[in-house]
Amino acid sequence: MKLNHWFILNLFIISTLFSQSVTAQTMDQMWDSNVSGKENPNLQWFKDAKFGMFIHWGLYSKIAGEWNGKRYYGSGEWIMNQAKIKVADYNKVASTFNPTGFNADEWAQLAADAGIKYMVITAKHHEGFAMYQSKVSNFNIVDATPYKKDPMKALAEANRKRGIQFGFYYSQFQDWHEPNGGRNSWDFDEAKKDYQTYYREKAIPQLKELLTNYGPLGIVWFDTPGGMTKEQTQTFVNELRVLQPKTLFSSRVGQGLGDYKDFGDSEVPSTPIKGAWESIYTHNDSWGYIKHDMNFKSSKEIIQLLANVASKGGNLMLNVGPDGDGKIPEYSVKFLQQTGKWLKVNGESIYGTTYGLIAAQPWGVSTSKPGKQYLHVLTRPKNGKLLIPDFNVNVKKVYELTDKKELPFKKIGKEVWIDLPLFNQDAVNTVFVIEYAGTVPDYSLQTPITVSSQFDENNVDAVFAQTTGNAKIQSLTYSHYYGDWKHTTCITNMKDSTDRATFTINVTEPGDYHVKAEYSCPQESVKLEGSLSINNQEFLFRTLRTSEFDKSSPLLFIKHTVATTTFSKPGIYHIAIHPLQNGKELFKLKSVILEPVK
Ligand code: H79
Repeated sequence: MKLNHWFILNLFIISTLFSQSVTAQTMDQMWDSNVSGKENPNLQWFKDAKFGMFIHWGLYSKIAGEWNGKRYYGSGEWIMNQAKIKVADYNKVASTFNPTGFNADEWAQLAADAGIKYMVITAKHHEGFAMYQSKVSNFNIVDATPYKKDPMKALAEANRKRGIQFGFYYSQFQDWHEPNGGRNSWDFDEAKKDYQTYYREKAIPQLKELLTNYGPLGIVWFDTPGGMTKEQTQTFVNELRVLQPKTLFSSRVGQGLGDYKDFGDSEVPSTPIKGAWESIYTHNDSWGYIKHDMNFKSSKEIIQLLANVASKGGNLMLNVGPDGDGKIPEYSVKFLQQTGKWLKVNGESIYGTTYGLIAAQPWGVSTSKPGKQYLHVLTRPKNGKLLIPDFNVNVKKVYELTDKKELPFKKIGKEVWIDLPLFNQDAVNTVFVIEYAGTVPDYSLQTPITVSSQFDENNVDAVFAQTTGNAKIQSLTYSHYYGDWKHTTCITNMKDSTDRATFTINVTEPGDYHVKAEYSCPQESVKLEGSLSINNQEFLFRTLRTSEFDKSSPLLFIKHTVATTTFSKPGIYHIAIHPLQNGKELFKLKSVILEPVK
């Protein structure tokens, strides 16, 4: 695929398909993830589960990111498409697929050890290969490979034995193996395709097999809908639902007919979302196994991601990509087991929670249960004084989750200040609990962002800006490798001197700070002048280039120090940014960072 093509897809088509533009919203305007209007009564287990395991496993796992001596990067399960492999050649991969290293109990036990509550595995991805015994098409693991067994039978059973909900991913529209399936234009003529025939002859009967032969399923995870009207999708859903009325369908069944909302691949919304929803991430860069993809998230990154997603009210379903032998990569095993150790003692702050009522703070995030706020302290304030702004209720007690030891706290006006004990600076997430009576005001984007010299960095994110003129707050989607999507909320479209973004901060101690603008700036915006003011003091700067000359390059961000300033007393300040000239976007602003000068 040419680079130009990439850009158009990355920034435009995909951003409308897989993400939404955001504007500064208040809580009652926040998007409710309940996509189908009435909530499925079987959602409770899903809402409580918080942590799922996604597994991408298919013939692409055997191909492992290399075809005819050429290595591919990004989404390994897309290699048939990326390398435009003919169906006839792809069939030959099946004849060598023999994952004798597969052990269902090992996988399910890993999930259990990791603290995972549901597992969704690819029964059939876009390549069209059924990883289970299918009578509908012999392009399946029992009939087309030397392995000759159905791994899904054992896996369903191994999960059920451990109380883990089990479900299947099924690519309902894209099927690159079938003449009438979606999106293979290198073997088949798009104009001659009859999607309804494909649905009738393959997708629907295979889904019926899955919903009939593997016991109760927690989820059927659909992906990339296409080729059906709303009415056709409704008929499709009804026809499948009767087989297992309790099974949840992911929102990617299409046409707003799912039971819960999935965000884009690797996307966490920037504010809390009500209702049932899920963020999906993969452990490294690819979903399907690629032997040269070694960018595995550490357990610290997984735990912090899980806390962040839970603080917005959602589930994290984290993907692993077993190889062609049936083994889960060793770093996935190791880092998931470490994650499980943390969850074993801190699980109460994740499972069964809803989004945190305390806006994100420089120390971390929060999650809620009735009468309780769990404070996920990812960064300890150096002096141990933890601020909870806007918490004007009767605080009964504060304690550390693991040892339940009560901590001293003070209520000053609407603020609560907690004296934290000394704890290991390397701790990835230390959880404290506030028990209270009364009603905490709901999460609000209007709460001033805390800025404190007790932290090396204070991030003030784009989503908290007030904008005027053309300036907009938008979620941008892009990828570095093929299909490894990234999502960042930025202030865009600040192109005239009257276009402004303003942030309100609450500085807790006097002191000197560096002020950094974190932004992405393509060639066309290089060397524009901007103004950043803090109350009445103005600082001027000129933009630095972050992107390649070619417009097609994905977004890269720089942290550009644009000012040094002194806050002589604590209190509320306003930071405003605008271009000095008219006509061109100044940059895409991701955040303003205040860094205490040491
Ligand atoms: O299974 C994983 C992906 O393979 C699947 N969803 C996750 C869970 C997925 N299928 N399609 N997409 C995600 C979005 C597809 C985006 C596309 Fe492209 C843009 C297809 C063609 C252009 C990305 C870039 C993939 C190929 C080029």
